[in-house]
Amino acid sequence: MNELLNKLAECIEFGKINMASPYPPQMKGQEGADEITRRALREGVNPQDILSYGMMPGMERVGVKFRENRIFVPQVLMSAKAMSTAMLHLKPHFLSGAAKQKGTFIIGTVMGDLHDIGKNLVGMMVEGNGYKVVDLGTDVSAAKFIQALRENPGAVVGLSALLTTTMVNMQNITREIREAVPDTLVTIGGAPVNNDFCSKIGADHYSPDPQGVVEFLNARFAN
Ligand code: B12
Repeated sequence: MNELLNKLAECIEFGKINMASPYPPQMKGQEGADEITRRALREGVNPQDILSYGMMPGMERVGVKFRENRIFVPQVLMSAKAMSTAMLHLKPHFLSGAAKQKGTFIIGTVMGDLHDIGKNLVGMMVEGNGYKVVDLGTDVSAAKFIQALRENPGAVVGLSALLTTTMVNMQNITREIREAVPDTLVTIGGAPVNNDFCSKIGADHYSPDPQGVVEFLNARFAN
């Protein structure tokens, strides 16, 4: 089993989606995340173990390498694609309760802002690390975040903004969320945002990258 899960972690780390995929060149002709996840399930490996000991270690390595500028957006997108391909096989098991998710993360790009590449990366990384992710998309209003929070009590909210002009919306959305659903944890990110801005608007956490938000969630949902 270990060998299979190590191989899966490698597929996620290097973005090997399936056997037909020519990427990465050094893994050409080999099984990818698709085949290995299916095989693991067929061989009776617990879906939770596939996630915890196969996919998550792979994604953690991706997050660390991305943070250290050892890999870049295209590689991360390939890893994210490999991960979401494997995820498709696990999803029915999560829904049936055979695998336990650690908590819920609601993410969206704030109103007025259509940039979603970074948000999608964060969502995929968080999902790959064992959380249910509710992705509200781009141009999201406070009302939509609040509705999602009511449908997912106890969820942590992630706000993304890429424009200096939409940072103010982040501030308003954080305030409205707090007024409607007090005690909600809000994490923020996006190129123009930083720790000072986070403190200024009273959000709980800022991270420049997906790995930071995964660590924040892991601390929050530790038990
Ligand atoms: C791609 C892009 C676009 C694409 C977006 C496509 C898409 N589907 O997202 C398109 C072409 C549509 C676009 C449009 C515009 N863009 Co644009 N765009 C960019 C560009 C080149 C890259 C952004 C990107 O995807 N980066 C890669 C991702 C991976 O990085 P990221 O988003 O920062 O995310 C990382 C972190 O910030 C963090 N993160 C992100 N979200 C979150 C959330 C949480 C909770 C956490 C913890 C972390 C986190 O994790 C991510 C991974 O590390 C940037 C320039 C740049 N280098 O940033 C300009 C840029 C953001 N755009 C800019 C502008 C001006 C615009 C337009 C206004 C242009 C125009 N005149 O129409 C429009 C605005 C449209 C709108 N209303 O949103 C400016 C913003 C300037 C400013 N100071 O406000 C930039 C900086 C370019 C520039 N130098 O002028 N854009």
